[in-house]
Amino acid sequence: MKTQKMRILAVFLSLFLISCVPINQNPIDEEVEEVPKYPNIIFYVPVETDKPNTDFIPVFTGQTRTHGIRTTTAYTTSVVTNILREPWGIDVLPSGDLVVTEKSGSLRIVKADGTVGSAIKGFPDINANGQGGLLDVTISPSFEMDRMLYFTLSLNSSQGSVTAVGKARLSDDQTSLDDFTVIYQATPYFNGVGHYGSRIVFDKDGYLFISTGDRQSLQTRNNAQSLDNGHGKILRITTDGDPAPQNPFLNQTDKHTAIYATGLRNVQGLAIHPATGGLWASEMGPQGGDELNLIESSKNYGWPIISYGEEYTGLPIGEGLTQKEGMEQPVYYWDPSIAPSGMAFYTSNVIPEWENNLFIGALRGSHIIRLMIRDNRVIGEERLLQDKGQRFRDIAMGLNGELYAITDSGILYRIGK
Ligand SMILES: [Ca+2]
Repeated sequence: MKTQKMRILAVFLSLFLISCVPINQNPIDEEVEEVPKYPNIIFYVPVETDKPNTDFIPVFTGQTRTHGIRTTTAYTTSVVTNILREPWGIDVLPSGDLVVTEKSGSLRIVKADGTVGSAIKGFPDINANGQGGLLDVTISPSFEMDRMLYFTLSLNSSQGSVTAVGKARLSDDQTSLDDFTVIYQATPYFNGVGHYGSRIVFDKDGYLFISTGDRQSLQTRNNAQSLDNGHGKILRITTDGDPAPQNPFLNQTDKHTAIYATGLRNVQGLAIHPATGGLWASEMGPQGGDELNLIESSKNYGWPIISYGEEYTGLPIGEGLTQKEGMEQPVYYWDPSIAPSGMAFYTSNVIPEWENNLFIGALRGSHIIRLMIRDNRVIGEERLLQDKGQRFRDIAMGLNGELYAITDSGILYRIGK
């Protein structure tokens, strides 16, 4: 009797032990995805695993939830400073010092050792409510000669606010701005404080690309599809604020002649690909449907006619279309939303596998997105600094192969070797 009990116990024990043995001895291998076209790159399952908001079908494979990638080079992440206040834009001076805008209306010079300069003022009447404020900054391509900085800001007026572009000279001792001048306003004014867009980058010819938003109102949303205004656009201007030569609607007096491309909701990231020269834009979508677009002259990017997202109520955007003749498809989209913000291409080979990759700050996603791009398609996505729990607002490339990233809580990170 006792022996039989022991036998039964032994059977149960062995069954229990068998159930404890992992079915897959190497779970990492299970996540590897074979991509015959790129035999030298190790791909993994997509980084996004949450349920999408919509059940739209992408137009091409890899337009969303592409393969995961993982950085293998060892790199470090350090806090340069954590005393910034709502920083919004960052760029790097030829000296290696960083210029950082603070939304409330200050410019700060931050040294690589973490020294933060005093608040530089001298900006005009900024509406810093809601999403507004002193927003992006970029340095003149000939800064060593002219010391000029270019800014975007939400300018106040009696008729409402507007995304505006200004310029000023940084004093030799880096403590003040001289002769701040507003050079361009993306009219019309609107009595609201949302969707200013507001990234600013120089192109190779010395003209400025500016992104604007649809001003976050049903009243202004359709302005993104109309050519007579500056809302919901990519604009291209000279450093004096005039429409740039070769702009697509330059000689049409009924058009807003600064327009370069149309149909955008709220572009908060702009960067030029170091190898192709292409202008890339990250765009905050509605619920679901954040986009990455390759911007070309005169093209229409579809908002609010086509979208991979939905209204925050769950209702469709317009007729609920994702594609339409004459409207461009996003190169990539995210659903659910990660709220992509400022971005930069990695232009160095200090971390060789990052060369020409695109790094995008995610606000809602609270991580930095790394995208591998080949032939103008996204073939790999990684999430960096996910453990920090920060809303990443903007990213800039340093002079020695490092990246700098600012967060809404005031931290400036250095990421590199
Ligand atoms: Ca679009």
